[in-house]
Parts: sequence; structure tokens; C-alpha cells
Amino acid sequence: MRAVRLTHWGGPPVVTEAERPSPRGEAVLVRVEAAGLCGSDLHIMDAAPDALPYRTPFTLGHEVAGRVAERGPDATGPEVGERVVVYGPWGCGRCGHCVAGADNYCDRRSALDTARTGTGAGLGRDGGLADFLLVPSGRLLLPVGALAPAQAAPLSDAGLTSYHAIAGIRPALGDPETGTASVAVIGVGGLGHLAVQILRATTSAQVLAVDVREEALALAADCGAHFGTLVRPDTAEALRRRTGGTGADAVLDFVGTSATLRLGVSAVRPGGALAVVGSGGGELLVRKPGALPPGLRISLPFWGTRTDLEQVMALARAGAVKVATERFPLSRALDAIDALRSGRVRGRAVLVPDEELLRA
Ligand code: FEH
Ligand code: ZN
Ligand code: ZN
Repeated sequence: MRAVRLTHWGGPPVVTEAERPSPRGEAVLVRVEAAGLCGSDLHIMDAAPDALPYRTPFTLGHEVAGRVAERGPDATGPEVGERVVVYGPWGCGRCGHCVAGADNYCDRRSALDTARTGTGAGLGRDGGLADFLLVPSGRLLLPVGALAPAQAAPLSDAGLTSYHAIAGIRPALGDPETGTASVAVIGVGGLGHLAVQILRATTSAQVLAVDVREEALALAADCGAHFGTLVRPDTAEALRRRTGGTGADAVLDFVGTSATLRLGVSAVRPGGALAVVGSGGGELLVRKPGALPPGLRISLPFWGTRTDLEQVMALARAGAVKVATERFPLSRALDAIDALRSGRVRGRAVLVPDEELLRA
């Protein structure tokens, strides 16, 4: 089978031949029909040797949809032929969080990291930028129903992460019956454009989009944002003006650099919420007394729970969330990576192994 593999740290990934895995025990083999490309894949590719607890070589890709191709003898869950999406965080399966369907917050993550056994598809374990993906258990597969694979795959990471981040800031939005809250979305890329739609579908909040690209603001408007602004020296003031001077009740930072964190805390109101979603490596000084708004609740959400994934899939099936995608054949994976790296992707880049499906 073909696979996009990171063969050594810092080197470019290669599209190469790999052995098609056979599922044993509880494992399930999925024929990949779509695999999204994520900014985190770039961070993984660019990581310095030993910066991540993963052993090369491994196949990239943690945002995967496809069909069950083969099941191990002890496998449970979806049957052969069923269309599925892969719940990407693979925890220990036994701790309190994993048992509750929150593998994204597995209590044994550091032990898994130390064992360098990987914590998910494409995260030290062979991932789904390939023709097939071996999933350790059927509990990590969710039926997708009528959703097309290129829609379902991005929901398993970009959609799930956005949905989970919004769940964390929802308390700051107050009672939808008594007033209009405001949420600023910083970064309208693969995750941000879905966050705009999820906010419009599940809250009464005014959605304020911020990006450095005009085309991203156009996408935000297409997704239902009420207001959009490029990043300028007075962006925080522009956001405050849009909120009647109070500041946004919540800020979702999908970039996560020091500059966007500074913008976020300048634009959020006292008692508001800031979710740092993007892995831009930015720093924020948290100190009292200090410059942060009193009562600010900061969250560092990571991916999401199985229930969150079921919810965001339901929104998509209901037509409330639609992923803007740019599809590439698996053979052009490196072109897709270049497009993502250079900010040329509108929405989410999705790799499609089967050329027939590409034309669907
Ligand atoms: C995945 C793996 C590692 C770090 C971050 C991520 C996110 O893309 C998950 O949404
Ligand atoms: Zn990701
Ligand atoms: Zn666990």
C-alpha cells in the first residue's frame, strides 16, 4: 500500500510503499477514503529529533475517514464495509478519562509517551495518510452515515477540536435569552471556519472573525461571521467597538502565537474566556496583579471527546456545518503539504487515495 511516511526527523515526508497491516485481536483495518492534513502534521514534520515522543519511521495523518476493510477476531464496533470516521486520540482505554470517551485527556498519556508507543494515528503510530489504517479497537470508530468521506474526515480533528473548544467557553456566553454575547475567532483556517459555523449553529453569539488574509475573512463571512477584520494595530479596539465597548465574551485563538494571545486578552471582557487552540507556541504572562482582565478563564483545549465527535457529526448531517475542502490525490501529498505550509489552502486540505472518489 502507499503511505506518506516521516522516515527521519526534520526530513520531508515521502510517499512510499508500505506493508498493508493485518488486524489481530481487537484491531480493525480501515480502507482510507479521505485523510485531512493538519497544521499539527507540519509541526510533527518539522520537529527536532527527540522533541516528540515518537519513533520514526511512521505514517502521518490523524484525521481519517474510510470503510472497514477487515476486522480482527476479537473486534467489536462497525462491520466490514461500513463507512466510519476514526476518533483520533488513542489513549490507554482504561483510565477514567478513556473509559468516559475522553482519550484526548488520557491520564496515562505521559506513560504512553515514555513508552514511545504513540498516542494516536499519525502520532507515533502509523496514521491515515495511506491506503489503509490499522486502528487498535473498534471503540475508536464511529459510523458516518450519509456524510461523504471528504466531509467526515476533517470533522474528526478540525471539527472536533473546534467543537470541544467552544464547549469550554460556552459558560462565558451567558444566557442566550437575555442578551447577545460576542465571540472572536482568531484564525479562520481549517479549524476556524468550522468554529464560525458551530457558533452560528449552537449559540446566539455575534461572531467576529480575525485573520491576516482577505480570503480567510471572505470564508468567515460565507460561514456566517457577523464581522471580519484583518489584523491591524487597532484590531482590539475594532473588536471592542463591535461589542459596545465591553470586549468579547470569549476569544478562540486558533493561531496561538504571542501576538494573537496579546490580541485575545486585549479584546476579551472581564469575566470572559480565552481558549488557546492553536499550537503557535506563544507565551502569555499570567500574574496577579497583572495586565490580564479580572475573572479571565483561560483554557488549553486539546482535540475532543467521542461525544463531541458524535455531536459535530450530527451538526454536519443536519447541514449546519460544511467543511470547505481542497482535495488532493494521495500521490500529490507533498503538493498539499506545500500548499498548507504557504497558507494557500482555503478551509481544509484533504488527501483522497482512491482517484475515483476524488472525482465524486
Ligand atoms: C494532534 C496531535 C498532536 C498535537 C496536536 C494535534 C491536534 O491537531 C489535534 O487536534
Ligand atoms: Zn490535527
Ligand atoms: Zn487513558
